[in-house]
Amino acid sequence: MDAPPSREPDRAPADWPGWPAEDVQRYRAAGYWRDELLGDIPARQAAERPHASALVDGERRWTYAELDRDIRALSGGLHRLGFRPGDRVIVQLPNQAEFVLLWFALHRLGAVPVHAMPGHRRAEIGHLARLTEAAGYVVPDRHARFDHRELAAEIRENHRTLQRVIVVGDPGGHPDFLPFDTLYGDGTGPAAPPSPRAPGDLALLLLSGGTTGTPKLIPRTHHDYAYNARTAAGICRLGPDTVYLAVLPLAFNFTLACPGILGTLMSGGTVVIAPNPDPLTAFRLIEREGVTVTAVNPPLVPYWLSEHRAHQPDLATLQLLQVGAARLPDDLARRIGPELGCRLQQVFGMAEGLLNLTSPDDPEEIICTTQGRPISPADEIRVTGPDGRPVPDGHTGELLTRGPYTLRGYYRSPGHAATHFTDDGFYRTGDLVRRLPSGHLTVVGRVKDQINRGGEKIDATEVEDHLLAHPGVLQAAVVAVPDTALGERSVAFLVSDEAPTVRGIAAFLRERGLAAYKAPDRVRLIDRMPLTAVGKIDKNALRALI
Ligand code: OOB
Repeated sequence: MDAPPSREPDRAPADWPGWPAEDVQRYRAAGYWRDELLGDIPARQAAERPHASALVDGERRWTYAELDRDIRALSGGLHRLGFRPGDRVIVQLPNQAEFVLLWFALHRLGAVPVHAMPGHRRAEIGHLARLTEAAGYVVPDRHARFDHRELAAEIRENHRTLQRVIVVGDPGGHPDFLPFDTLYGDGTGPAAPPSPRAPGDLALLLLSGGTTGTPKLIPRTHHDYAYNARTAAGICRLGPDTVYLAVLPLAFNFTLACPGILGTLMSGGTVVIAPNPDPLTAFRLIEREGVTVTAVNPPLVPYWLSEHRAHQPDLATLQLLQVGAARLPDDLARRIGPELGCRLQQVFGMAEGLLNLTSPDDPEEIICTTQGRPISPADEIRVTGPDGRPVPDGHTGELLTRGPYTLRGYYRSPGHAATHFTDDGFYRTGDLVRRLPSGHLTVVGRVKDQINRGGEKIDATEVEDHLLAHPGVLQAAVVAVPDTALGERSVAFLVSDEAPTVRGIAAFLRERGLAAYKAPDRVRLIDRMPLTAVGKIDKNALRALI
């Protein structure tokens, strides 16, 4: 057995600011925070309903007893490998059961999953490895025609804290990479010692969409994440009969906890994993497994509607279709109920915390034109004008929020406190909203420098910084432009003495290790950047050029 590698703890006071003591007390007294550890969920359900169906991935199926057994075995394997409570482990897996098994096994051990998206590359993963001093990195062998083992080898080479690479599938020509399946041992070995973590400790790290150049990490605790999932599950009325289809990436907060996988498993229901977001794949799974609820983003909705018309699948079991991550156009929203025969639920959430849902009981008009209201009575909402003062209901302003599952600061990032949080702890979402007297919010735009490309968030500054490294680029500005299919696409305005093409720029960014979805969809050359009165690049003027 390997000696546990020595690493920095994850809870040095400077790592992330928690909630003030009086709020902690208030959230516990109100019963929002119930001292539960995420890693205990499968075992609790296994005791209550051992033979009920918990997880389905293709032809592979787990009852709750089997899920708990495999998670225990995996946690033991991770422990034997040298992983210890508090260790950060980067998890970059596509939609497959191993994500769920590993996620709970890490929690059982007390380790902290760091969520990466399958599309992330050297730039993003390297940043995560550096910032978290991750002890491990878990990847698929190949996914979407990309060899993740090559990336893992490069990351390991450059990050000495990263002791272990675990590969789901074939480790290929990397003898020191460990095949995931060997972690089970013979399946009868001891589980990891019970997690010594407290419910208020760091449980997982989510990536923020970002607006400041380098991706920021969001600390979520057992307390707050369990509350998030449990409350959302209540509003969606999940129970043992729920069959949840996970269509969007499993590592996405929406899919995992809003109420998603976590909410379903906490309710004793069944999670079915869709390997890809293709509507026909989803329809087949809905018919075969009797799916009752699923979640998609707005760009998928037109495909669902047209494929539904073309193929007439039997979606009789489907009760609720959640749509979120980007603005759903009202007209599209109105078609969902009549055409698919299920209820629509709009979901306006953020990895930072705050989650808004429409309720199945809301009037049709509210469901089709608002993005819901906060799930917790303890969510505090402020909508402020440019002067920072609250605006009346019905008027547009920036959404600020504070509450029992919204962060008070980013992980290892004290420098961002002033820009992203008020002195009294409200998180500035960067979203422009209007609030109805009922509390429902309609998203009307944003003030943050971000592109929401069909739900995938692109930090304009991050891409601009990479573009400026191009030898032919003198100035760069990335802006969002409206797009019928994706809602928004990205356009890079460049001042350059060469004539870079979209493909040339994409290749350059790929070379720099940036995820492909961040490459600009269009490139426009201009002679000179328009400037604001204070000398900053005038992005409104750039948008007006299109
Ligand atoms: C979800 O989380 P993130 O962290 O990828 O992105 C958050 C941002 C929000 O601040 C907002 O700008 C945008 O995504 N957004 C929406 C929206 N839902 C999210 N904008 C308009 N309408 C909506 N319905 O995207 C996320 C997290 C949990 C649940 C659902 C989505």
